[in-house]
Parts: sequence; C-alpha cells; structure tokens
Amino acid sequence: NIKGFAFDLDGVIADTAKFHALAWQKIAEEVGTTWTTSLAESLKGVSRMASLQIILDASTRLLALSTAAKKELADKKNQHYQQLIVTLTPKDILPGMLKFIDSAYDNGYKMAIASASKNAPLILSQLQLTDYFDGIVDPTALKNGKPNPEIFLRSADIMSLDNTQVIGLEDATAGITAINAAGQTSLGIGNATVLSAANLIYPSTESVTLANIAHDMKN
Ligand code: B16
Ligand code: MG
Repeated sequence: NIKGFAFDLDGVIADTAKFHALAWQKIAEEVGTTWTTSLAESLKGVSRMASLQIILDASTRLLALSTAAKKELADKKNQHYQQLIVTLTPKDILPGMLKFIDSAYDNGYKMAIASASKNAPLILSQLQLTDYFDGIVDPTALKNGKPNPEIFLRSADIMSLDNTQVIGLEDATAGITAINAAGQTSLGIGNATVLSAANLIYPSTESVTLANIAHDMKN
C-alpha cells in the first residue's frame, strides 16, 4: 500500500539539466574539454565533484589539478549555475507535475526530495513547492550517491514510511537502480528502453497521475 513519493528533482520536477549544462560548458572550455550532448547526458544525477572529474578526464590536456584547484572550478560552476536558477519560477515546473504534487498532497501522501543537488532547497523555493514536502534529503550527509540506495532510504526515513510504501520517481537509470535497491517501487520518466529496469514507466511527466499509477500498480 503506497503512502508516499520520493522525488528526484532534475528531470522530474524541473529541467535544471539545461542550466547545469550551460554552467559546466564554461568550465569545460576552460580546461580544454570538448562539450558534447553525450558528455552533458553523462553528468545527469552525478554529484558536483564527480561531474567535474568526468569533465577533467575528458580533457585533451594533461591536467594535474590540486584538490584546491578542483574546488575552485566546482565553486565557479556553481556560481554560474546559481545565477541561472534564480530565474526559475513556478512556470518552470515540468508539465503536469504541479497538478500531481498538489493532488498527492490533497490525498494525504507524504513527499520527500531525493536529489543529488545541494541547490535543491533553493530550486524548490523558486518553484514555490517547498511547503508540499515533508523534507529534503541532505546530499552532503550521504556516503554514497546514486545508484547506491542511501538517498532513497533516507527519504523513507524523512516520511516515516517503510520502503515498501514508497514510490521513487526518477529520470535517470542510476536513480532507478537506487530505488530498486532500496526496496521501493520505481517510477521512471523518459525512454522505456533506457529505463527498462523501472517498475512503472511513463514517457513524460504529463502522464504521471495518481489515476495512471493506481491503474498500472494493479497490472
Ligand atoms: P548541485 P538530481 C543532480 O540532480 C543533477 O542531475 C546533476 O547534474 C548535478 O550535478 C547534481 O544534481 C548536483 O547538483 O551541483 O546543484 O549540487 O537529478 O539528483 O535531482
Ligand atoms: Mg534526475
């Protein structure tokens, strides 16, 4: 019996990936890494420092950066990124998601955010969604990122629910793996081939409704 939802943020509630991409692209140019859409894709759901490492590893230059130099690049990216996300408004909530969150709230479901982003509180506030959620998992308090289940296990704690009572919503395969490993029901949003490990798959946020979920859980 489902009693709560654990939401990934980027790609599920808002398309912040486009802003991450713009901000990382500047850093990539600076370190001699060719920016491609597949590089951008590989950074989805990956933590800030791990994303930087992927960009550095793809550089044509032989870089031996100190920890301090890496921290500086990551901070610079985050400054670019924050300048972009302060322009977010409720209009930037992905199609159907405000309706879904609002109806889940009205129907007494608990909700938590399971995002790798340290900027999640700021983004939720920009989108005027903060009050719907029982809490936001603090990614800095985690030992392991997705695909490790830790972040989803913490979200169930925040909602005071058993994992079997939680549906996790994700757009990335690493996130689906994490939800499945947490013993929750995984709901994938995106390409069915890519997200084939998910228990429920919807092509876009628009088809994520309580009615569709109730129907598909029976099958
Ligand atoms: P920050 P999610 C992830 O969000 C993004 O997909 C990923 O591209 C980003 O690097 C990561 O958050 C960390 O974000 O730099 O803001 O801490 O998909 O887990 O909601
Ligand atoms: Mg995501």
